Formats: sequence, C-alpha cells, structure tokens
Amino acid sequence: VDVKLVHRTGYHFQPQKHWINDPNGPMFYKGYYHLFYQYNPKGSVWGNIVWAHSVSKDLINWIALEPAIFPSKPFDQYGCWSGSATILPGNKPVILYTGIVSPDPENAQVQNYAVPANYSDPFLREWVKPDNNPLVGVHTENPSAFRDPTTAWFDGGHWKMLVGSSRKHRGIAYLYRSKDFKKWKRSPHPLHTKAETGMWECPDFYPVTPRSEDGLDNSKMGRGIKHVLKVSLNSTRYEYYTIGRYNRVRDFYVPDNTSVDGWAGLRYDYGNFYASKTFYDPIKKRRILWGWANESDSQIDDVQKGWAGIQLIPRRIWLDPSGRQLVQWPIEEVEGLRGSELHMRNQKLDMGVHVEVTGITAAQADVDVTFSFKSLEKAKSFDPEWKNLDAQDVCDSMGSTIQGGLGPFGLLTLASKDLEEYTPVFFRIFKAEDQKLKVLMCSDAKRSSLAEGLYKPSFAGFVDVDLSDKKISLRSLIDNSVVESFGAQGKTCISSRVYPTLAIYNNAHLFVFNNGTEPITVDSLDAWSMNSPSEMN
Ligand code: DQQ
Repeated sequence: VDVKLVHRTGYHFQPQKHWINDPNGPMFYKGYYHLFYQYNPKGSVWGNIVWAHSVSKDLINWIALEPAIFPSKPFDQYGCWSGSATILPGNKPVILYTGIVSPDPENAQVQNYAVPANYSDPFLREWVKPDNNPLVGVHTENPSAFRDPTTAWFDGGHWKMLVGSSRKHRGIAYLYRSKDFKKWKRSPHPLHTKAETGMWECPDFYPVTPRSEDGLDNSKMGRGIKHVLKVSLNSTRYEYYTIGRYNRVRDFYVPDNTSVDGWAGLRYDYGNFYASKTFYDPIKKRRILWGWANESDSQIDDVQKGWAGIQLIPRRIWLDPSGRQLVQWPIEEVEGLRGSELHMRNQKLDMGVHVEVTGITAAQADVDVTFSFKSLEKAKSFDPEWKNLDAQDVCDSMGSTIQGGLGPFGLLTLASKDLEEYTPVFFRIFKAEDQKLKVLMCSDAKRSSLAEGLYKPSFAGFVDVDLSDKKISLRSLIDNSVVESFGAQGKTCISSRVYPTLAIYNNAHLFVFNNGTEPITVDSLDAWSMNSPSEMN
C-alpha cells in the first residue's frame, strides 16, 4: 500500500498535499461558498501560514484557488493567522485576520483587515490589505496571546468583534467596537472571561433561538434570542461553549445557569475537532459549523504522507428546544454522495453478537441506525466513584468488549474481518443514584490499528437524551481515516482519526454489535457507500 494515499479521505475536505489547520472566514457570496483555511504551502508540518482558499456551490465539491491572504506587509510579514469574514451592507465582504509582526518566540499579534480587489468576481480571488492596517495594534500586556477576530455584528450604532486572549491563565474574549469598521476601540470590559482556562483561541459568538432550527444572521437581535460563545482552549486542544444572554447595550454576556463555563462545559464534539467556526448561510437560512481535525499519527508519519489535517463535514447547528444545548447534523448536501445502499430492519442482537453490514464500501460510508430495547431494567448503576471521572475516563476503562447490562451496543467501524482492528462507536446506558439515566457515547480508537506510535484515545461524551421510547440513534460518516459520529440525532458528536493497516479499502468491514445482557434490536439501519466528489479541493 502507498503510505501517501492509504489514509487520505475520500469525501472530507483536504488539499492535494501539505499541512492544514483552522477553517477561516467561511461565507456565502454571489452563488459560492468560500472556505479559507490555515495552510503551509511548503510542507506537512505547521509553519509558513497563509490563507488557502477554495470555493464551492454545494459545500461538497470544491474548486481550489490560489492562497487569498499571505504575508506581504509589515503588519503580517511573519504569518497570516486565523480570522473571520463579515458581510457589510451592500453585500461587501471583509476579512478580519491576525497578522504576526515579529518572529518566533515573541510572535506579536495585530488584527488586520482585507477587502476584495474585485467585487464582481464571485470567486473573490484577489484580496487587498488597505494601508490603514492594522486595525488593532499589539496588545501591550500580552502581545503573543491576542488573536483570531470573530465575524463582526452590528447593533444599530456600532460594529463589534471579539478577539481571543489570556492573562494569568484567565481566558479572555476582548470586545472591540467601531462606527465605521476602520477605527476600533476596545470596550472597557471584555465580553467574557474565565479563570484557569488559558488562552482562548478562535472565539465564536452568534445568536440562536429555541423556536426554530433556522440559523440567524450574526447581527440578529430580539426577544427570545440567546447567544452562544465558543472558545478553543489552547492548553487542552478542546473547545467548549456556553449558551447565555447577551446585553448589546452594556455588552455583557452571562451564561445561563444550565451552561457550565470551563473544562467541564459542553463541546461541539468530544473528539478530534478544533478551531471551529460558524457562519450564517442566507440561502438555506441555516448556521453552518466547520471544524478542523488534525492527525493522530506522528509528525514523521505526516512528513512521509506529505499531508496533514482535514476539515470535517460541515454541520448544520441549532439550539435544542430545551435551550440547554446545541444540536448538529451533517449538511444535507453530503447525502448527494451516497451510492449503493443497504437497509436492515428488525435485526435482533443478543449479547455477544455482531452482524455484518454488507454490500457497501465500509471504508467510505454513511450509516444511520436506530437501536431499540424492551426495558431499561438491566441498565447497570453508575458507580458513584466515577463521578469525578469524565466520560472519556469511563469509556477508556470499560471499552466496547467488557460486558454491560444495557450496552455497550453500537457500530464497529473500519473493522478488519477477524476484528484485529476496529473502531467501535457505541452507547452504554447507566442508572444514576437519582434513578435518572446516564447515557455514555464512546468512539474508541484503542483497537483501531495494529500500527505503533499512534494516538488512540477513547473519546466519549454523555448524551442528554430522553429514552422513554426506548430508542437511540447513531449516525457515522466513515472515511478511510475518519469516523465522525452523531449520537441521538446530533445531541452528542464525536470525531476520531484512525489509521488501520488491515481494515483498508475493500478489506474494511462494518458491523453492528451488542455486548450487554439486554437484547438490542436494530430497528432500522440505512447504510450507503459514499462517492468522492468530482472536483478537487
Ligand atoms: N491556529 C492559528 C491561530 C489560532 C490557532 C494559527 C488555533 O490563529 O489561534 O495557525 O489552532
């Protein structure tokens, strides 16, 4: 097998070669979706960062263009780091991004803007950096932790944007205001901060409503609207978000009391997903989330492969009617890649059984399954000792093979025929002390590959789901080295990167399994081979 090719994805976004990280400035303009992303044009490790640029009519088939923003001025000569797009009145896009003005180790950071050279070009190939850059100069207190401007929003009088930062290990989202988008002033207090969370990278701030799955434009205000603040924690490489109330007059943001601010907070994804960004799609009236997944192999592997990093499938994102969490689902356009299919109905899974899902390309597939069970009686009690552990620790200690009561049941993805390799995605259902159910979802890379030197975490999250109908669903997008999963209709999502040696191409298999004493039924399972898009990224 060719090491350069074997783990490349078939339908996830990745360029022909080299390193990629954060998605930047996603937007819709004149018939095309634009994706910019952090890119090293010279190699497959991080460095020499520019904004690579691709455009698409459907978020699936992409046309690669020349890099849009690259070091060329004193205010960005050591790098063009992450940022966002804002559509100004008159359909005029503008990009805000971080420029690096001094070399490593200082990496002093300023906030710049760029505008299209030619608004009539729907591809927006060429960008101009006006001479009044930077918009915001070096932050004297912490020059090297001051970056990643958000999409700006307009409150009727002012444009506002956030910039991520930290001070004494306190994460900070600074707020800046401007009347004309040119002169920006820092507001007297940050929008939000949290002690002991470290540098806040790639903040994102946007309105949501519990009344509809539709997205809202960033400047939308009004009764019943809540706001989401997401930050990417540089020290753990995890993101978390809170849902709260934003007062646009006083520029206060207060998370709801159901929203935990900090390490134990809610995540978009409990796996490999970082530096994400959302944007409002005015065509389909939806908010779309893009996240980056890095590699879980070694840097030496990346150099050998000649590539590193992918963007996960864009997700529609909205507020759950409960108002307590967000819900995500792969954009509907991805279904256009579905090929040959297999449907399973009423398949009983007794304890210890696994049944193969045949007739599809298991290395590159979309599978959507609903499991049901007769009773919740056999759910084991959630050991009070585990209370201080997070979901990942619990999953790590139990895996998918240790017999349970209600679960573990789920999918064995990217599996070799005799299960020398497999990545299980599954649920375990427990009874907590208060008799409430505690649902654990795992995506466990521990047995994913016989190869050494890989990062094989047992990613996991809890699922806040009502099981009164005794059913739970799971969808996984499987793509050679990616398993991207959506539990309970998108309430808990987990993405894993894995590098099988046997379960590759046509030697990859897919199974449903149950290792709990309670029999499980596959009510319905729909699986499709996934084609690769025709256009290149
Ligand atoms: N990546 C960018 C930064 C950002 C970090 C640099 C997050 O702007 O803070 O490539 O992955």
